[in-house]
Amino acid sequence: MAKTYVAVDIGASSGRLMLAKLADNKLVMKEVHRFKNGFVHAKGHDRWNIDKLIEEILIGLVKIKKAGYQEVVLGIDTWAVDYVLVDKQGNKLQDPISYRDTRTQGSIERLTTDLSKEYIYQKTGIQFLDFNTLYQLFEEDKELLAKTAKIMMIPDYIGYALTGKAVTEVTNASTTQMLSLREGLFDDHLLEKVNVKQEQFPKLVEAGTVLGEIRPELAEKYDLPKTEVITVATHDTASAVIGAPGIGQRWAYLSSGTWSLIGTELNTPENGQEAFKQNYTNEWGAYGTYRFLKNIMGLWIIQNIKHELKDQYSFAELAALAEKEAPFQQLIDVNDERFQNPSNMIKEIQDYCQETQQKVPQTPGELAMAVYSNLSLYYANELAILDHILGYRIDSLNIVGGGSNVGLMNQLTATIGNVNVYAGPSEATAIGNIMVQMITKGDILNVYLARRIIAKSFAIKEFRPEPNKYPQILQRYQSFFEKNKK
Ligand code: LRH
Repeated sequence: MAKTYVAVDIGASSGRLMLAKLADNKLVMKEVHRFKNGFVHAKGHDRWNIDKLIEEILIGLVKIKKAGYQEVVLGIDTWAVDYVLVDKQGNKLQDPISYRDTRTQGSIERLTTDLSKEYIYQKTGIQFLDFNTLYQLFEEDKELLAKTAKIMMIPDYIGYALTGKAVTEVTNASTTQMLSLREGLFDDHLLEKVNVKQEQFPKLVEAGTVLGEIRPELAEKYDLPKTEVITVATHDTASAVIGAPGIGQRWAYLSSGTWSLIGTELNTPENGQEAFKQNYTNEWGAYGTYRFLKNIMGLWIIQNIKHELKDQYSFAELAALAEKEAPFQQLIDVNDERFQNPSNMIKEIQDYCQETQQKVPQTPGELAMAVYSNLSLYYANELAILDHILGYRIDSLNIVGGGSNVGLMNQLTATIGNVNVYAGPSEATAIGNIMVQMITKGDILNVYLARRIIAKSFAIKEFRPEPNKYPQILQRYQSFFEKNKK
């Protein structure tokens, strides 16, 4: 009988449990449980409620058992860079602090006063984001660090809480900006810089490793199905890239969720001068690959606007309102730090337009169009940068994640970027999570075949460039960028 698989996929704004099976060589998925996530300000910092996330996973598993599934395989992926400090007894020392907390503002500069950025990039190949684990640990409470027996990345901690087994999975560990590309281990020099020792991290494992069964006490207390946990590509972006159908000869991906991650899959890291200058990252992927990509602020901006509009409009409604407006009424650097965690996103966007002497978007439709059209511009511009760094032309863009449902953005990106866009599946992260489980259990041979199955199993929409629709828009954007660069 075909095995039943469960993907636990938790992003910054929501989490879900998806059931999956192979039937006639197609992947069939069903959502069984969905819950909200978000950080709350407590004890001086923005923190995740990690116990609640674990509780939600157990609730989801109870639903699965009630639906008649006695035995499942399960994998967990979440957002990157954040961690839990665990003491000798195996208890967490505090609720984990969110990467959007302000404690790391200016940390890159502080840490690199006597250690150059070039040196760190050459060692790790990881982009400079002020919330990387390296800088978070640099700012960490020293007393707490001294009491810390193990530092566990969020999905590793959840796996530990469920099974009692602790590992550090590499796709996520690479986002710490502390893994040495050459050695394949945490770099001693960087660890020393943040007062951490190799032994404080559980042993490194590749994606696709069996972790173990759920702890018997938990299984009994909640009456759970028999559950075997697999350590998948635990970084959600790593799972999303596995879950991209890979259509096109030289294809790039855009994982479009709270963040937009745009890039391509490489077999060897690209950490030369140009990649450094453009702040591209080489996050480790499953099966020896690298995610050569850049972080773009993404739907976070829209999520905040929606929230500030008191959730009067759904995402689909906001996109429909945006379609009634003309694109590119204003040029916005959506990756400006000011949009990372402002107290009011609508005001921040409006202030930005005012300060740069541009039309100020007012209505929900104008605001949404301003964001969508500028995200598309940013994507198109990054594709040109990617071509430049790689020395070949990307011919297609596979857009996955929730943002792949926004047809307006898909079409604008195809046209301005002059690439064929393939949009979908929107649940690529959960799909990639499942695929690594299926490969580990021997149901699918490899990622190549997994992607063929994905392309067959889900409706993927194609968007072709419309020639000469927005003449010179990319050039205008590039010179605006030059002018407004800090
Ligand atoms: C997306 C993501 C991204 C990281 C950020 C912290 O959810 O994992 O890849 O850079 O969150």
